[in-house]
Amino acid sequence: MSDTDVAEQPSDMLYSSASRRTFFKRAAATAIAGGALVACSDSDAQKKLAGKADASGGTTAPNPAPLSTAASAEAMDRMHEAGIKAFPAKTEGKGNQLMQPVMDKGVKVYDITAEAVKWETEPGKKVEAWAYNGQVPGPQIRVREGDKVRLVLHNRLTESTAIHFHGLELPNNMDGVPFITQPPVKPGESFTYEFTAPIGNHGSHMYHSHHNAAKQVGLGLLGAFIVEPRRPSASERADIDYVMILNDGMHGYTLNGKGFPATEPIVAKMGQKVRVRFMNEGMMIHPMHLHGMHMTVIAKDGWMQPAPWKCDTLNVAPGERWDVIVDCNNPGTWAFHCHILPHAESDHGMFGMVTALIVA
Ligand SMILES: [Cu+2]
Repeated sequence: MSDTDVAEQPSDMLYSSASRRTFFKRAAATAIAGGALVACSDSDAQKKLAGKADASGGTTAPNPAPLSTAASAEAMDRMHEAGIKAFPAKTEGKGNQLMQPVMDKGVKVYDITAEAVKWETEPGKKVEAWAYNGQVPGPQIRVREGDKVRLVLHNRLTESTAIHFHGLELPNNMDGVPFITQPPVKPGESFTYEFTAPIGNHGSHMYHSHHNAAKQVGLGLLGAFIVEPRRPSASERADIDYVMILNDGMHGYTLNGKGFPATEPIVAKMGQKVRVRFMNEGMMIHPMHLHGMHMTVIAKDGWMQPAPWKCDTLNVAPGERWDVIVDCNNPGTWAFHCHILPHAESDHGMFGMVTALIVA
């Protein structure tokens, strides 16, 4: 994605052309009410502009007509306020839902179907997604180290695919990379992955397509694969365990498959500990910044850190997973967002990789 694409994206993502027209209309109306520069109706303005038409058929008049500073600031602030008031906005579909396995003689069995669906990333914005079991991100899989796991992938897509278990140290033939470790799973076919969750390899991992992946993962073929330790260490004990998957593919900048204001707030009580598992399934870095409280980093890519360390902004690069603990000791609603600002805010307001930690 080029810089230009990034700069264009906010308005394209958040507002239709109809709402942009509403924005300019409202701005003009505000200017009139304030006795500001724009003091003519639409048709008057059009006549004036027509009078200044040049020989090329264009016009030398400013376009759109300039607003007073107060009027344009007011118009912008209203859009920002509307976005915040809409949060958390309802949308159809919820990704990253915990999946219960079917037990088969001591094996945890997960049936995963890859197929195209319509996915609502923000209110009214429906996009094509390639999803596991109809969710973006796909269902959250949680096993314990040493568990026997069978994952059956059914391909209902128009392309071949395969699943790679990102972060898991598995036998080579279970690594899910077409032509390196297995044949591609063709449309209409199924493939069975079977392995034991490796002892000592617990933590925050992922599963995703490893075939035409820029497109397939960008469209939603991804999910969390968490391996719980048999004996959790004291530093990882938490009251709330929250998975936050970042993506920046065809659906724009998303947290768990949704863009602000349709992202999900994390809600905690005073004194609770929240564990956030950041996972980056995108193609860009995303420095995640929490207001009001620091984060204590306990694990990188599932591996416990030699000693926990503190920060308020944590860069999460593509493929990385970082686990942090937040000690919720400061009440309020705290912004929690990517600090590459064009991933989070535009002149139309906040969008994309923004959510909140609410300490009640
Ligand atoms: Cu970002």
